[in-house]
Amino acid sequence: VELPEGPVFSRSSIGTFFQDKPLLKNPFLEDALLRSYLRRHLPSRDVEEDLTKFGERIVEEIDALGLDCEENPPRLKHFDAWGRRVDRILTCPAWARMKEISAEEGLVAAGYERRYGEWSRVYQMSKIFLYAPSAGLYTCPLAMTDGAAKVIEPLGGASSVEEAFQRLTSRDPKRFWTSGQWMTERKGGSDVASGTETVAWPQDNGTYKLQGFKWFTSATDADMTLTLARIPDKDGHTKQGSGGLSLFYAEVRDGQGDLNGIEVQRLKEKLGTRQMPTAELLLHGLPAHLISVEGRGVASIANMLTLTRIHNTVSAVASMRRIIQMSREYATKRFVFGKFLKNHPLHVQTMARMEVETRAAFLLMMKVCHLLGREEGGVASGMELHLLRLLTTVAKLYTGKQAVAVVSEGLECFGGQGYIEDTGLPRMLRDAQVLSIWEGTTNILALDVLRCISKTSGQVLDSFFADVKMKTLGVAAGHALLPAVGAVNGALSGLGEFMRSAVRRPPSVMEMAARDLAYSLARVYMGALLINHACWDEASPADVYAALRWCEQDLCPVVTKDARGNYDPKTEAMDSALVYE
Ligand code: UCC
Ligand code: FAD
Repeated sequence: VELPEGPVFSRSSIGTFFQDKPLLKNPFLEDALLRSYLRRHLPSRDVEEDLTKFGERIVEEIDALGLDCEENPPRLKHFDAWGRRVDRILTCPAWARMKEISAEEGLVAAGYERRYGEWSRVYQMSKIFLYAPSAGLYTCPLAMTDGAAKVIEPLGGASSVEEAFQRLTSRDPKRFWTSGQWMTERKGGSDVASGTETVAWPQDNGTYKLQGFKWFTSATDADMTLTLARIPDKDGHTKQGSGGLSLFYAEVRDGQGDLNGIEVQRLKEKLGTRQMPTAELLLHGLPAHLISVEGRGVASIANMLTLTRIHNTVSAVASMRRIIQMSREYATKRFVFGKFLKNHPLHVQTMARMEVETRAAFLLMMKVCHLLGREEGGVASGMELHLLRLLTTVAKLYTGKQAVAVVSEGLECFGGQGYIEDTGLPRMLRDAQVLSIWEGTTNILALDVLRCISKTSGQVLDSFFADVKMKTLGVAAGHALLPAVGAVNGALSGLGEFMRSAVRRPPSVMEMAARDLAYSLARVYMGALLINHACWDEASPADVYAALRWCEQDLCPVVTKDARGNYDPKTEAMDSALVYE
């Protein structure tokens, strides 16, 4: 048989069809919920203009820089050409540019200038939310920088770290500093109390020198860091456990730019977050200032954890929002089985389910940011302070898991192309995977939920119940939202009963229930927030629909699982037998 004539599949011709790629459009203008949320709570022309402009900058400039950071990951140069140990972490110009942009845009500063009063954090985090999916992970150093500023701010102008506070919150790219957060050592990143071996040796001038080994230090090109260490007594003995840990401030480099008593052992080879250096550091005399009461290191770094966990939530929700924006754009361009993907009901249902998850997560994220803003503005009630403590943890643990699921589903929306590296899409899944690991794993945070409930003798829970009830009150008889309200109220009373029974149960049983409890708190609260947003005068039918869809699921898995015997005392042995059979 003769080959047909013509250029279509011969030699250099590889066919005539090429799929149009999905385009990134202004992520602010494309985000109906962010815009309606701001219209409702922070209706400022300045904010709208700034976010529109920033959205444009993300499309025009920042997104390409983010890809550059992925393609040019950091390297470690141990020695100079003459054999001297230098330990230089070499990052690409795009990474350096991200630092300048972060200062120019006030991505940390906006949280401390407090231009919008109690809504300042909402404004700041809206910017981070738009920035994160394009930032080449620069949001990681920004999170730690924000956390360090939060810890340092109350120390005041006379402290040895005032200059650092000014730099961390500066809008001047030449002055702007970033911070690290070195908590994890080889023995333990969750169990910091037993894992920390670093010793802080007192010096005659009142400062300290640190000796130890930090096992995970991200964005290690930072200018300063906060870290934990034990101060020895006069015999050189250190106190073990949490009560032996103190918090230190240290500058990473000296005036010449050389590392200050630090050796970089190696850079980690990571599944994701490859844009950013994560190093193992040997500290052999790092000069440091004590910035907490001795033995109060963990409690003092808790403020940093609050901020970094909120940033983690923002990045998680941002990754979900971005993958949906890209998926729905692609669905207008990909033509299969005789129509565009956007006209295939099953495909649209898949995206709608992702959208419901993202809306719920978004409202929880914003709630926590607003609570933080109220706390910092000095206007938060006792109930709101309880909610901030509880929901920071709940939001981080729940959205970290949601992000992996939604981004994974999102990649599938592109078919095979979702798996292809140079589309820029697989990176999103790799980077999402870390969100449930660092800053406290899911289980550790679930145990933190138990901790903060028991520390406040249940007051945190009382605040939670009261707030959920308040949020669902405004739904009038006959309203389309009533099934959702019924589901939330039903879940809430089940949760109440479960918690009342908790006092009769051994602590190990409550530990087994911790993750389901945290998930229940998340789902119930997200339901209440969706209902509340859908009750707003200017809410859209989609807002009502999202609330109804969310509340169709099991809002209170802790009750369902309890009824199925998941936390019976004998279950622990059965689980163990199952896993190790
Ligand atoms: O992973 C890291 C950086 C990654 C890069 C940054 C990414 C940022 C997001 C970017 C997005 C792109 S840094 C490492 C993070 N490490 C952790 O998160 C540690 C996880 N482990 C825990 O959270 C544990 O629960 C510990 C370490 C807090 C447990 O410590 P202890 O010492 O065993 O716990 P205690 O004794 O219960 O707590 C000591 C004190 C208590 O206060 P007092 O003594 O006044 O009763 C606790 O109430 O600390 C208080 N505390 C807290 N306070 C503990 N946790 C908290 C909290 N979350 N909030 C307030
Ligand atoms: P482990 O504590 O050993 O946990 C292992 C597993 O056991 C987890 O699933 C955990 O949930 C579970 N587990 C542990 N205890 C319990 C319990 N009591 N009950 C039930 N389950 C439990 N750290 C820093 O300090 N600074 C950084 O800059 C930093 N950057 C990082 C960057 C990356 C990319 C990664 C991956 C990690 C980074 N970390 C950093 C470390 C991170 O914070 C820790 O890895 C994390 O907190 C978990 O600690 P671990 O690795 O010791 O895990």
